[in-house]
Amino acid sequence: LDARPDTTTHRFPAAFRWGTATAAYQIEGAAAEDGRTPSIWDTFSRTPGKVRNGDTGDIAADHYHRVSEDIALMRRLGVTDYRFSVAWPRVQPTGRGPAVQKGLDFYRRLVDELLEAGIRPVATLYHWDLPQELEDAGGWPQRETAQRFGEYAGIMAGALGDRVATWTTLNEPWCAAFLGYGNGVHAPGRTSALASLRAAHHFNLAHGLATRALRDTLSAGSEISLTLNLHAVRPHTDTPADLDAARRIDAVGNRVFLDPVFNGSLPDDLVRDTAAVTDWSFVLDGDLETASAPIDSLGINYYSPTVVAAGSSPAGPSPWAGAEEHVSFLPAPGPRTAMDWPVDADGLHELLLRLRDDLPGVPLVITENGAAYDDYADPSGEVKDPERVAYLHAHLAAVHRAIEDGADVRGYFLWSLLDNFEWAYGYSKRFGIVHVDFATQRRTFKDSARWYAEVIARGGLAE
Ligand code: GBH
Repeated sequence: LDARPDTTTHRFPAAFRWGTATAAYQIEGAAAEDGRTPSIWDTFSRTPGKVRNGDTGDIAADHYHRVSEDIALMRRLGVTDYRFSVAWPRVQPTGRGPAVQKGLDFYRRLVDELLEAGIRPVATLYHWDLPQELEDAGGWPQRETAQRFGEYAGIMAGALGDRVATWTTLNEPWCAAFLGYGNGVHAPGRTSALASLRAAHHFNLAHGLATRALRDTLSAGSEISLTLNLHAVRPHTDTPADLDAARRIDAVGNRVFLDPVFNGSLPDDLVRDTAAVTDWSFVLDGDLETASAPIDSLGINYYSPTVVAAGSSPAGPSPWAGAEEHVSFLPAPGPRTAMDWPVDADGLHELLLRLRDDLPGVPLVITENGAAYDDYADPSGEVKDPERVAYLHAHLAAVHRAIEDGADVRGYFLWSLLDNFEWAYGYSKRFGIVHVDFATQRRTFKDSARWYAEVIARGGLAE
């Protein structure tokens, strides 16, 4: 028996899920193996000037060939859940028609090995890697893409069904729609306010069609979810002009998805704000009803808050359709991560309380939280990342406080298990709690990994 005093300062509920998260294009590599065809991220990363250092996901963390090794890492961490994504172009290379057996086999093996390890599989169907052929046919601004996504969801439900504990339809449709089609910083790199709004709507529709396809196949035991990167928006002051700026960002950053999915409606103010761009006639009868099919939980990815004031955004393509002329973004005070994102755990607490109030009865899961920092390799071979530990500690304490305040938060997924391909930043930014030496693919626990294993083992935080 352990006679040491219990030093736990923040104990989480016994059923709380402790996980780590990754995404297919960021870790798998094997870009041309077993029938996989290019996604929009393959095309984008091969386009000069789009990704730092010309990095691509061709090899990434070579996870495709290292599933067992990576699951062994998770066993050492003691996670209860693992959130990964399925690469659509591995399963359905043209985005249409029958599935490729080898693609399905890869995910079947991943899921089976997770279950054997006692880890609950949490699968995301779309983490930004649209089959290029569907982009060539118009991509997310085209309604057909939503229909194709619903069919793909049906294929995955048929193949893996109830062995996946939670099915998440989409990861961060805001990024995919507004960074992908609005300011062009993400694939496919298009820069049109209209395209970004059409894409946002078709993501809502796709989510609803996928939810329907999943429900048709799954038993009552499996959960269906959606992950949003909700913006924790703060007005600089409470003048009417700054409050209006915050309202606009909330509309085109948050409610553009929350209202269709949880209320079956479009935000009136968003429709007004964007009147110069579109009359929204691409929203057809029944779409919002489809989008609002009941789901079992909401996933939230949180990294930092957004401070806004009245003003205008810098010239050039913007991800904020209808708000560019009215809003300026201010640097939040305080320390920053290697991404230059402010560290502010209160933003997470605020966001969770807002959802407690706005979405009563909807279980919440933190599906991503974490930070990029430069690692310090110690002569002993250990990887030191004290800032990451401090970041994670502060954010888990904020989650704990939100639970005490009545937010129904069921779990926390740390982004990320491994250092990986950080989108437009390539391999220049490291979010992993496990260090990856990309030259040798050697994995090494950082201090943060050891710290997280301890948190999971004690079921909470100690000072
Ligand atoms: C997530 O994106 C992704 O899901 C994950 O794949 C990625 O590796 C991880 O986070 C780290 O980046 O655009 O002006 O609102 C998070 C992307 C970053 C988007 C912060 C919003 C705020 C600046 N988010 N960003 S703004």
